[in-house]
Amino acid sequence: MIIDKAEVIVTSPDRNFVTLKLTTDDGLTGLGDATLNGRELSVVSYLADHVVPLLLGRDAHRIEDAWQFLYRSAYWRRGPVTMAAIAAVDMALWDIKGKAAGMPVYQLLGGASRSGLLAYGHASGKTTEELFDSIRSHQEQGYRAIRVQTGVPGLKSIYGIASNATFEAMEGVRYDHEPAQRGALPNEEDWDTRAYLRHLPGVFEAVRNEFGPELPLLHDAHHRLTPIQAAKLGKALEPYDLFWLEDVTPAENQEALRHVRQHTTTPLAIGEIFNTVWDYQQIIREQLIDYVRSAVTHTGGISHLKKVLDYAAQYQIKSGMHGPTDISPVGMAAAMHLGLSIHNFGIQEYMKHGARTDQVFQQSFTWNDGCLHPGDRPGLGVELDTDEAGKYPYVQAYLPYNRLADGTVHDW
Ligand code: GCO
Ligand code: MG
Repeated sequence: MIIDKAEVIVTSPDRNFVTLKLTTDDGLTGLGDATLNGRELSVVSYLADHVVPLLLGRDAHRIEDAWQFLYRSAYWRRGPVTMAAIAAVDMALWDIKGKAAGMPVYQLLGGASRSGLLAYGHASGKTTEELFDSIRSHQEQGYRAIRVQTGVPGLKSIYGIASNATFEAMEGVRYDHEPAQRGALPNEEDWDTRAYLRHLPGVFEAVRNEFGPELPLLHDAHHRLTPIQAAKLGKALEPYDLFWLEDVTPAENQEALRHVRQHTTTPLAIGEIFNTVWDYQQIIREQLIDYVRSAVTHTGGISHLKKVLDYAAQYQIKSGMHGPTDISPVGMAAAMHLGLSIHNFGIQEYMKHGARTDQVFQQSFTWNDGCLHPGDRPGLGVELDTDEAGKYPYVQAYLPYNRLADGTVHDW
């Protein structure tokens, strides 16, 4: 079980993915997801230039030791690039350990705590009619929980909303499905918080009237509000009983959530851009959130996110792992194994990958009655077809950014 090969594979079937593949001297392989949307090649360099040389010759069984060694020996800690690289190593080692044991990873994490993982999908529309169609189409695909994003009158292009113009410009890749747009420079979008705050409660009222009280509904404010604006929104949405309101404020100011909490009982989810337990220290201890949004891929892997979630469990805070299309099938599988095993699972985000991606990554997970299950193949249950991967070289793509009407750059 000595690591004697470590390859960093970049492929862009429907979007860019970075995968670490480890091979042991006895021929076992493990995969780890290191995809950081819009900044992919920085993690490729971190892995290939600095981590791969440290892995060769190590005992693949020693997962915790590898984690601590990579985290502490670099001296420079945390950050999305470092933590995605460590996450990839951690995932690949769990994959190998599962294969060595002949068991799916969730069994090694304590076994299943439930039969499947309730997952939510992304519905969106520029108008209320388009939004209703999108919700219906998600229900037809089996979703039993739905995130609702809507256009705002007066704003041309905002986070999470598909429009025909962007659909055509992106050669058939839906923008609501994949915000990173291929090209040499990032796209500019526009934003107006007052217009958004005026519009959104009416949309949720219409959705509740149309789809009834049962359907779990979620919404992502995507870091664009100040604490007092966020408090106002949470309060205004209370009658519509959201499952959660996500990323109401820029997440790096943990104290901001205190203001929001003082004013609203709408459940809060945060953390998709967090990397370590330290980013959550205050908001978990002070019970300022209800759901942890971290992805396994961006939070140091299965080993570290499990520690974050075990800490959260002491405060009845649950998981809501990030699962947009920029989490690769390997990262999604890791999330499913972790989610199946922990006690404090809340919900899993699940946007389906495109057909080309599913050909590059052969996967064992199942999707039944609105629930995911990682399957029972030993390890994570994902294999990478390197010939297929080789057909799709890296393509430059950036996430968009926002400007206000007066030209000021704003959180996207
Ligand atoms: C979500 C996220 C994503 C991110 C994307 C950035 O809740 O799924 O906010 O849509 O914007 O992952 O790469
Ligand atoms: Mg989000």
